[in-house]
Amino acid sequence: MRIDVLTLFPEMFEGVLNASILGRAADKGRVTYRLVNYRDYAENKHRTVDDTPYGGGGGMVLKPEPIFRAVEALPREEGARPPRIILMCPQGETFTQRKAEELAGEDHLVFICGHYEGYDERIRQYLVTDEISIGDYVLTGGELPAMVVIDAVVRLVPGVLGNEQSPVTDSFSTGLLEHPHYTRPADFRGMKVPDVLLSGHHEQIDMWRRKESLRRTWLRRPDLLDLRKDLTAEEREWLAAWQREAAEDERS
Ligand code: 4G1
Repeated sequence: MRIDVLTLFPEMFEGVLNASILGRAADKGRVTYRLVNYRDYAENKHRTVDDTPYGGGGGMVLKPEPIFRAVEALPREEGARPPRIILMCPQGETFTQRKAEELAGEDHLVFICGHYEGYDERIRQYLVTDEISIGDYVLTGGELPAMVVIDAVVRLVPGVLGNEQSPVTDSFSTGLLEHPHYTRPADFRGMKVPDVLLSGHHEQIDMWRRKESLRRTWLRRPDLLDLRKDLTAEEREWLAAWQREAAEDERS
């Protein structure tokens, strides 16, 4: 997979793309990263990339020319499918694991990151194929969001994770949060590991984990349970019991 990033701050990406699994993915030849400073595609000698908004008002707007020219100058791999051109912006579709899986199947991703300000609307309308947001908060730029998306996508590219790690396709594959984890010592300063995990009784351990996973999801992310229509009868029983307990606690 080829990943191109258009940014005014390419140096922000150096550490992230070269370290750990993202760096190893490049070393293994599974992905190729290219960083492009779209200021290099500005048209005047001051290398201007932004301007005041038509109609007045405050703030600055990223001009279309540098971004269109930077995208048009990107090399295309022979025989590759056309790139997904992704605008990182607060108005985009909220990024999810499902979107990461979708993008992991592509040949070529192009990320466009703004900084401080908004984009000329024609970039959205005539250049980009996808608009993505990582969530609702104010940031100084789209660089950190692009790194989040790249991280989530690259680990899903075939051959990037070793086989021993791929079963950690995380709790999202089950649609539930993870159950609590423990490692040695069994008693740390009087804080004890639940007995069932030390019992060696694999059926009971399995049941405990499924139950704790469901309990956590119910307590912390009930929205995830609404998406799961395939709970077993036993799981529904547990949920109903917790709901009854919670209702009782409410009354007393
Ligand atoms: C209005 C957040 C503006 C921000 C409302 C998540 C945020 C890109 C993202 C902003 C950005 C809200 C993102 C805001 C982002 C131009 C450059 C836009 C930075 C910019 C809730 C500033 N996911 N924000 N505006 O943060 O790029 O992808």
